[in-house]
Amino acid sequence: MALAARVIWAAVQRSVAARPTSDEASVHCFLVPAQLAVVSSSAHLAHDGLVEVMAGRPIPCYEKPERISAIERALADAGDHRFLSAREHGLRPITDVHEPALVDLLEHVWTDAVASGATDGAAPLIPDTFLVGPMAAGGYDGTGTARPARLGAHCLDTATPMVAGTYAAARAAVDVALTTADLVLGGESLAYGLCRPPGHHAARAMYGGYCFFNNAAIVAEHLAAGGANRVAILDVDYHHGNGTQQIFWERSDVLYVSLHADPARAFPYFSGHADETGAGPGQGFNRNFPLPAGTRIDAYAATLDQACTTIADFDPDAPLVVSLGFDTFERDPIADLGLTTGDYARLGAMIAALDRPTVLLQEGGYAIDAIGANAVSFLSGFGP
Ligand code: SP5
Ligand code: ZN
Repeated sequence: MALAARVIWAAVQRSVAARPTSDEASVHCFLVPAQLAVVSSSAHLAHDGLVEVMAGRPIPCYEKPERISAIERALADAGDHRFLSAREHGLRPITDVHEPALVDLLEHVWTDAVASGATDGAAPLIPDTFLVGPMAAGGYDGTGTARPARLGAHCLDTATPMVAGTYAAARAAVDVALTTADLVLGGESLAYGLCRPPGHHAARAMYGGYCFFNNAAIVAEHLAAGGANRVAILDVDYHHGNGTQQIFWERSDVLYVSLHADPARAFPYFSGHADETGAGPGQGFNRNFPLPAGTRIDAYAATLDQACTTIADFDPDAPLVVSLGFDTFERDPIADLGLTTGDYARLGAMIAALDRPTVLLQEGGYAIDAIGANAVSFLSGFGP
């Protein structure tokens, strides 16, 4: 990064340290790429009123509309960006990645649940019975089970509620991701899709972890279908992207590289270990970098450097896809890593140094009072 930018960051970090972090307080100091294309959809606003079950208690969901509004506000304050609406891409790119059983279920479950009285229309749908393993190896698949009970055949956790607006929001998040990718394919060196709901925990036939459709995987598949032979996905969300890993597990044309909290202590608990490297033709094209609690910037950057080297060696022939989470932030309410607002500029600069056209797709990040500043800081790493 340029010396001038370093000086600015140092000043920002001092100012951030000197007063409580808030979007208003800090974003003006970062230099963000001019005329950056930022894609969003208002459909996510109706994926609201969400409750999750955590540690035996129903609590307001951390994954809420204010996350995206805060990023939009901070970006608007920080520079002259082009805010673009998502274009509709239809169902085909989704069914190229997800099984029809999942898509059909998510499309119809709310209407069915209201009709059958399974919900009063106020409470979200969260399954209470799960088809685990599948039900201790009985060979069941859930196809004979009516909605909404069938949710339990396709759901990972008790933290991913569905409401009336959920399906449209999930469809729109995919459209946001694909529109962002189209901009980069059309010549932009960088574009940012404000996807909500996020995507990286969604697998072929499974939703969960606040995710319904895997936005990043759908973009990667779209790039591969468009003729690319080597597509790389870099996932810097705090959590392991179990869905993205599963979707490309046996693929050599899509490299998945993830930095995340060690699953020994963090959601999704069962995946994300370093020895999960892919299978069959995909052997060696999945790379996990689990991190200890409290990891701060120097250790994080050393690991990100390895991840970036892996991607450079792979030598993608398509835009780089980044699953961008800000739940690595030191004050994130559901996480335990130690990155600061200023640190995200360094992450951005390291990814920018790969010198590839880049599609940024929003994943997690739950510290609402800092998520905007963190996004602006990250973008400043790509230079003004
Ligand atoms: C996209 C994304 O970031 N999904 C994350 C889903 C996390 N689900 C909740 C995990 C349970 C967290 N327990 C944290 C205890 C904090 N004291
Ligand atoms: Zn996350």
